[in-house]
Amino acid sequence: MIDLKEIAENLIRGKAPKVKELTQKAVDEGEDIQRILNEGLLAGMSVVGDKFKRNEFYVPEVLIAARAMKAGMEIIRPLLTQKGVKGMGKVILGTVRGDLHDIGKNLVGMMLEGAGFEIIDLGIDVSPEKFVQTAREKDADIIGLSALLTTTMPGMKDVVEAAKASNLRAKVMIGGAPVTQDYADEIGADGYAPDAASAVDKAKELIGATE
Ligand code: B1M
Repeated sequence: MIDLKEIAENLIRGKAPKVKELTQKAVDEGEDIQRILNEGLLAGMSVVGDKFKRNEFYVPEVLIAARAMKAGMEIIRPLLTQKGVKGMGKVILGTVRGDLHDIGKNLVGMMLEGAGFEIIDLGIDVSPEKFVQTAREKDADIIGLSALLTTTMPGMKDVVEAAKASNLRAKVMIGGAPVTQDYADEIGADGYAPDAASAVDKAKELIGATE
């Protein structure tokens, strides 16, 4: 069995092909997907975040680490998404205006897809108008918003207000490292989830599909 720390270490060093190879190897060896994600890929990204905070890493290093993370996620994506039962509901997902972070959002999207939700991913730097327009066109059940910067969090409030003003039936769920339940309450969002696994539970709760 490969040591999952090796995946984390290569991710920190930004070695995308190696991360891809090791992730594939772990999958082939029958390692638990959740452990590969948590102890390999996310563990590595968390070290990158700490180094960034301490100014030991700068944006270029973080970007190449993010690319390595994506290479690993490509391998586990089909495995995370295949176990789902289809037909849970439709989610419009995106990172709010001014914010370019998408790793967490993509993970949330994969987990929701795996739980049977249909995901319409609008990507990064998405305006409130785009969220609302797409939710109306697609008759979405949920609008899922991600923000990683304290400066872009107010964009979530703009979406909540735009959705309310348009009388959309979609519920708004929010998340991202600086986001909290208190903030969700403050801006009138319908739900908050601290991580991708809880996002699945919260989405089910919002559409009334909890067992
Ligand atoms: Co950025 N960055 N970054 N960055 N970056 C942070 C967020 C930061 C905390 C780093 C730090 O200082 N320690 C800091 C924000 C400080 C703040 O506002 N409080 C920061 C900064 C300052 C910046 C720039 C301003 C840096 C600069 O240019 N000087 C700049 C801003 C660019 C912009 O967006 N306009 C910037 C740029 C970048 C990169 C482009 C280099 C890169 C992003 C690459 C990419 O995403 N494609 C990047 C990265 C990678 C990070 C860190 C290191 C890692 C983020 C990440 O991917 N985490 C980050 C430090 C950190 O968070 N430790 C940092 C892994 C991911 C799986 O977790 O996204 O939290 P996360 O998602 C989780 C949960 O939050 C939750 O579930 C996910 C899975 O469990 N979740 C949801 C997320 N969305 C959800 C939605 C939901 C529910 C749950 O419902 C819909």
